[in-house]
Amino acid sequence: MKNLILALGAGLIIAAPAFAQNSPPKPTAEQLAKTYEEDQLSLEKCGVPRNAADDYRPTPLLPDQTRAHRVTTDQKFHVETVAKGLANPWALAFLPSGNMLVTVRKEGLRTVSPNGRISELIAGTPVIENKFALFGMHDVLLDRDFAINRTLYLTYVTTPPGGASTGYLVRAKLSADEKSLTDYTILREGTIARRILQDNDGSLFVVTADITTPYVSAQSLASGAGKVLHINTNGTPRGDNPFAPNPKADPSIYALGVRDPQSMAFHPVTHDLWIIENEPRGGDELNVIKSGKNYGFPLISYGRDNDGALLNGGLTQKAGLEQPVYFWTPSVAFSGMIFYTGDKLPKWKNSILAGGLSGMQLVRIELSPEGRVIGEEKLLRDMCRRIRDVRMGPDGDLYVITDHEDGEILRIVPN
Ligand SMILES: [Ca+2]
Repeated sequence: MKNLILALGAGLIIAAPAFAQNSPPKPTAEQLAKTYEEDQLSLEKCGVPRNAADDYRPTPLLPDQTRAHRVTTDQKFHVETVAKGLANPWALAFLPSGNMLVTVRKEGLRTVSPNGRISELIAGTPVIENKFALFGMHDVLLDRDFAINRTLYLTYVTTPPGGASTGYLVRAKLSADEKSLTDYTILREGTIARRILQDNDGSLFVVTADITTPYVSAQSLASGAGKVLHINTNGTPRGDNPFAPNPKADPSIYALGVRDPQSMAFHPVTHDLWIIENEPRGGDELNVIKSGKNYGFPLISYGRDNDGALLNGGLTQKAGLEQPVYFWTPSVAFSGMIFYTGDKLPKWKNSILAGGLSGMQLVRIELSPEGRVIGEEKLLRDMCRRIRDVRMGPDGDLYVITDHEDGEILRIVPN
């Protein structure tokens, strides 16, 4: 079967479908080079079929929107295993004690010591029951004043007894001995919340998913799904949210029209809010999120639905809908991103580092000062690991966690 897919991939290099566009500039040959072949090599090496085996490549509106130059830096590094034996860890946070706090998808919260000792489940962790392997315990974020208030935020999906699969955003406090959660408060209930980010003023941005066909939520202002939300730390909407005056809108909505964002970070210079979101089958997007803007899913997309069908006839642009800064076909299936701002890996400073699940890679994205993608570096491909989260430690080292039954915390350190 693998050989068949490879053969099909090699033989079926078809022209991109012509979409209703006003003669967009075509990407250069150099921009198109290598990507697909590299992905085929990845398939051959790691043995996991990607989710688009036919080289579907809709034409970008802008020439620098996809298939950027492959770059390599001479940043020498090696990978250390900090911990292993975590069953599908999802997110990582660094505690003032030096321990790490880790969410484990089907279990809840654990701590991991710097030398890799994994704790028992933290008492008071919500019970995670799920019909869908895609969901479980998701993100953990320490409040900016955690050292004083011991407050953290969690996102997760569980199925209460007799109920349906439900997403939660909660606030809780971690005891001083790091063994239990107290003061447990539900801030939002219902939508599938993924990542959480805290702004300088203390407010929270939360990205939520709309992954159920026919994707009726992402464009609905009445729904909190498929959105970027902006709320206070007590769960109330920010007063200046763009749709707050609309009585039919969820007042927490900051931006709409996203599908399954699992990555979110502030740009270190401009402080713009950047996310990466996963489309169903190809077309994963890097977006800069602005208040009140509509990011288009599922009205426009550079990907297709999971069954291969075109989304909205394959439309990729429309007036009033935002274009992604950049997109990937086939999908890398991103989860977790940072702008690396440390000094340990200076050649990567201010790059985006984003983890790929089905792509089994760490992608380094170089940006121009204007915020355009000028190069992509593919890292950790030889490991064939699904990279779930990417974080910078207090020491400036780079950490990733891998999404496997024997999931690991890995540290990427300079040689
Ligand atoms: Ca979009």
